Amino acid sequence: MSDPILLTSEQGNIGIVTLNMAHKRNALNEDAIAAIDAYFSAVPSHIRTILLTAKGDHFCAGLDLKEHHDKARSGVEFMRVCQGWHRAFDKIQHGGIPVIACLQGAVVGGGLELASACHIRVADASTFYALPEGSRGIFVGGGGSVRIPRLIGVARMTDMMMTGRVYNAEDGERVGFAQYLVPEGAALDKAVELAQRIATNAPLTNYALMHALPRIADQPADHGYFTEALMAGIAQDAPEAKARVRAFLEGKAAKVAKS
Ligand code: 1HE
Repeated sequence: MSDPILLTSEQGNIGIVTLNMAHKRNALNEDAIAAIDAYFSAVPSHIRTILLTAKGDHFCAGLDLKEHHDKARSGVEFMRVCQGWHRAFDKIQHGGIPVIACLQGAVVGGGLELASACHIRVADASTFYALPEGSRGIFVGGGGSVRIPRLIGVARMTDMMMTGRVYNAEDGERVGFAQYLVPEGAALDKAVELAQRIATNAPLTNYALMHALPRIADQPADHGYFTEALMAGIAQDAPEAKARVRAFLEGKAAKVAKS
């Protein structure tokens, strides 16, 4: 029997999903996309955050170029493949559960598109980012043209694809690929710490961060202000939100502390 494409496990209310194809640098074929889609379509209800990790030295080498070559897809066939990636990655971004990607080594092509669909990226010092599609005669197809410019801007993405520029871990954090940079091998521990913190938020606040914030970013300012006010009104109205404010006023909730 062949190894599973994805390994899944749980640590309390944290779900851990691991790409398990280190022999081919976790390159994603159609079955891998289907497995990602299936997991994120039916996340157990007690899971409050998900960590997306990968076996081996590299997070993900993007599209499985061997399958792509062997299948000799027509334009329409590859368009459907891309739409399958869009559906799967959309379930990561809009599934309602915060997803933290733990990055190491190559985060390239479709691997960067996958990481970009997650809400938080923790990179270790071995991480590097590239979009080699240009040199393979392909265009991004996993939602990268929509998500990556929102992280680093259109100009940087254009440069990466035109010139083959590779960002190392430090520069990647500086330009906005990852929100956290940790020593080699430490990404999972950091992600667990963040997941535990995120799980203490009011669920409605996390929901707003995943669903309202990215939509507001796409709206004209006056629509954005309206959506923001609407979301703020609904969030603060929850009994849990009232209780949290009361707890602070009674000196029972943590103050904001300098880091
Ligand atoms: C692969 C793939 C792959 C490795 N598809 N098999 N992505 C790319 O253009 C990236 C291509 N990969 C690389 O540049 C390098 O493999 C890495 C920098 C990621 C890793 O280097 P290294 O030296 O650790 O590994 P390797 O020796 O290059 O590869 C080990 C094996 O993995 C080897 O197979 P083997 O049978 O010779 O052992 C490689 O062929 C295999 N492998 N990457 C298939 N990508 C929805 S559109 C998305 C568009 C894209 O993502 S295009 C960008 C594709």
